[in-house]
Formats: sequence, C-alpha cells, structure tokens
Amino acid sequence: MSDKSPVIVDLKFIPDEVDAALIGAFPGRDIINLANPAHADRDLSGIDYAVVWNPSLDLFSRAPDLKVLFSGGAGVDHILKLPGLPDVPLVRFVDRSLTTRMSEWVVMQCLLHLRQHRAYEARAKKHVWEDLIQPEAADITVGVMGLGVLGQDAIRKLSTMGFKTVGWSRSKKHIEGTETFDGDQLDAFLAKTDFLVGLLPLTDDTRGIFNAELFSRLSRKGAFGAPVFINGGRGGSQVESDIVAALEKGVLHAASLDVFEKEPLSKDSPFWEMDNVYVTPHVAASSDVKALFAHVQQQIDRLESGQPLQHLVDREAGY
Ligand code: NDP
Ligand code: OXD
Repeated sequence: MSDKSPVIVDLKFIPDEVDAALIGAFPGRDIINLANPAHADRDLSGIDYAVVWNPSLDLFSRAPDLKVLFSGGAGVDHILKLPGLPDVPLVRFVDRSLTTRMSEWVVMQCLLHLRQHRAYEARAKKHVWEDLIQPEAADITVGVMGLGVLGQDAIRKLSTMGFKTVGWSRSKKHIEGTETFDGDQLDAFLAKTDFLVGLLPLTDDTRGIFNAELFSRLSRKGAFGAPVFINGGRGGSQVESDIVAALEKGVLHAASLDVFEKEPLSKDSPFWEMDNVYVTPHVAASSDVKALFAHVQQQIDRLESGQPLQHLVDREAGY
C-alpha cells in the first residue's frame, strides 16, 4: 500500500465528468470519491487532503485529520460557512481554464448587449428586416467590480475587443490602459460605468452591494441611455427585487445574470421572462474537473516538497 495520503473527492459536479477526470489523477494515491456508493462508507480518518464543492455535511467529522482543504471552485463563500470547518489551509481553484471561461462569458454578455442581440432576435422571429443605430465597443465603458484573477483577465479581453474599461477593488490596482479605483472611490468609478460587471467574491462587505442605490449612481451617458448590469460573481451580492424594479423603471437598460440569491433560480422568477435579461444557470466559469485535479496535485507536490501552498484563502477577508 502507498505511504502517500489518499485524497478524498466530495464534489457535487456532473458525476460522469468527475469519473472521467479521476482516470489517471493523483498517481500513487488512493482516491476516495464519496459520490461512488462503493466508497461512501470508507473510513476517512488519517487522510490529509480533500477536494470539495458542496460537500456532505458530515465530511469533517468523518475526516478529522485533514491537513489541507481544496475548493472545487474559485469562490469559497459556501465553504467558509460549513459547520465544523477545520482550521486548516483552504486553497481555492485558480487556473487558466476557469479564468478563460469567465472572460468568454463576460465578453459574450457585453457583446450581446452592445450588438442589441435580443432586439434582432425578436425581429428575426417576426421575419422583420430592420437595422438599429449601432454603437461600437469604444463608445461603451465597462466597469468591473473585483479586480482579482477573473476581473483583471476580463478587463484585458474586453480591452482587446475595443471596450473602454475601468475597475474597482478593495486595494488599488495598476492595469495598463484601465483607470482603476480603490474601495473609497466607488462613486467616481460608478459615474464612469455604462456596463457594470460584477466579479466580486461574496463576503460580509459585498453582500447586497448591487442594489437600487448603487444602480442609481451608474452613468446614464452611455450609448443606450441607461446602464447594463452583468453579474458573474455571486448572487448574494445582488438584491434581485431592486434589479427587477430598476429594469422595469428603466434605471437599468438590461442585465445578464449567471448567479442568483437562491440557486437554482425559482421557476417563477420574473428574470426568465424579461426581454432584456439573459439568464445562465451558474455556468459562467464551471470548473474543468481535470484541470482542478491537476491543480490540486500541483499544490500537494508543492506542500510535500516544502514549498508554500498557493491561492490560499484569507479567512478574515472571506476570499
Ligand atoms: P479574487 O480573490 O482573485 O479577486 C477578488 C477581487 O474582489 C479582488 O480584486 C478584491 O480586492 C475584490 N474585493 C473583494 N472584496 C471587496 C470589497 N469589499 N470591495 C472591493 N473589492 C473587493 O477572486 P477571483 O477573481 O478568482 O473570483 C471572483 C469571484 O468570482 C469568486 O469569489 C466567485 O465568487 C466568482 N466566481 C463565479 C463563477 C461562476 O461560474 N459564476 C466561477 C468562478 C468564480 P483586492 O484585490 O483588493 O483584494
Ligand atoms: C466558482 C464557481 O466559484 O463556479 O468557481 O462559482
């Protein structure tokens, strides 16, 4: 038997995708996939590592010797609230594949709104051939809230598409070609923003931040007269009743939402039916499971060869 610690896998992802990604993962180690009924009752004591996303509530009592916990995603808000969470390093998922997926989603949403895609779809359904006045990307300033791994990459790719960009984060960032604002400069940032992109983690400070009062401070000088709101961060950061009201009153021109206060989004949510809202089911940057296991393996290799772990969560800050 190998003297390397086994790895517990407790991921509420698509089971077939996890099974496929486990082939060849963690060489030389026993893998206990708790989604596999044959593994469900295994003794988890003495195991150092677990990779989790919405894990079983009894995981931490069953695995009392964990040394490192790996998040199956970039956001860790739900993990930090788990009962019995051990006081061990928590590593979040940071990887090119995930970053690329989020930037694809953000750029796509900005382009859908810029190119008035819904309006053309509606016309096409009625066989109406009609062109609309078409602003270009350079006429729009996209403001990104959250300039971490995802926010900075989104800004780079939006800039490549020709959008003007501004950014806001807790601590001041320097991004070439982008005006950046720190935590105290939210007003100045919002006043410049035509399309607002949320890429914030959910913390005590960001809960409910996307609300009526914030929307009223956004620029109304953009090409569409009212701002567009795009959220790929966390649903807990948005006040959905305020978004609906803002869309109905024209305070917001349109929205794209990948995340919701309560997921799955209820079947009777008004968002499904709104012409000017794009809804996606929290898939903007789903984790590529193969890439996730490669990242976990890399971090285990670092730890076991005496190097520091990367992408550690600051529990005090909440992200
Ligand atoms: P990072 O930790 O790299 O970046 C977070 C950014 O948010 C930082 O710039 C940070 O500021 C800023 N921030 C945090 N709190 C505040 C605050 N109170 N005021 C202002 N700025 C703040 O995270 P990622 O970029 O990797 O991911 C961002 C979030 O995206 C994740 O936490 C997750 O919730 C969400 N996500 C959603 C996915 C989806 O499919 N919808 C997929 C993946 C992630 P500073 O730089 O100063 O620390
Ligand atoms: C994540 C997510 O945080 O998929 O990675 O939401």
